[in-house]
Amino acid sequence: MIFHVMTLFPEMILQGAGQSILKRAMEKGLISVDAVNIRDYTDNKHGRVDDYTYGGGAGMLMQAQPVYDTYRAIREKTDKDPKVIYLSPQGRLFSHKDAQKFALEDELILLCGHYEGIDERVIEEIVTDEVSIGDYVLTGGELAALVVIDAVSRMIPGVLGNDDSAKGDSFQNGLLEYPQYSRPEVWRGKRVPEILLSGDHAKVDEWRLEQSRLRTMQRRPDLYQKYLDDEDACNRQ
Ligand code: 4H4
Repeated sequence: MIFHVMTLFPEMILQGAGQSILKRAMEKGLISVDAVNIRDYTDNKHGRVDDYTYGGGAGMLMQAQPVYDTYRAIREKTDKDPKVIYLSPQGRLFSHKDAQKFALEDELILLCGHYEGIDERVIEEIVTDEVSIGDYVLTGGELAALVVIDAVSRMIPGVLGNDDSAKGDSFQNGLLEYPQYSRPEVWRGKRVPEILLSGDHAKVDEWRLEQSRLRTMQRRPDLYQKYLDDEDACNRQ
């Protein structure tokens, strides 16, 4: 997977993606991150990439030309036609399923907005997926891009070693993950649930599924209802 990131702050992307598991994945050649500075492509002699908005209003907008020319420069580096994911509060909420879907691509282009966002005309021209990481407004799309890079990378075979497998993750089966425990067996008077010490893997699996169901029901009733609906749909097939 090649992540091409269109950004005003390449270092933020490279430093954020250059740690821990993602750094190892890059060293193994499983992913690479190509951070491209939009400011390098402005035809404005002062290096400006933003301007006031037509119709007035507070805040500045990223102009179309630098964004479009950055996109063209990326396209000249690849023979693919990658999806262009614009990180914006107006996008659809990024989900585990999106991470799984995007992980099937060879390359992705991530567009990071700033200020009040980006001129609508270049969004119409190049963006294939507008995605939000949550209902709040960030100062820049770079943190959102790093969230997408991280969640997508975890879905790429080999990125997580067996010890960190994504198989038991929350959302993997439509439910939140069950509570987990490690040594010692007793910590500040709190014991690990006995079933987890039993060695009976079938019972452990049963307990874990029940805990996932309970936790999802209590914390995310919306997710739990979808889980029930999906189960009904499977049973009807
Ligand atoms: C983009 C701000 C678009 C406002 C931005 C708009 C998020 C988010 C984000 C910097 C940029 C902000 N990106 N999920 N939440 N005019 N990006 O806040 O569309 O409201 O992904 S606008």
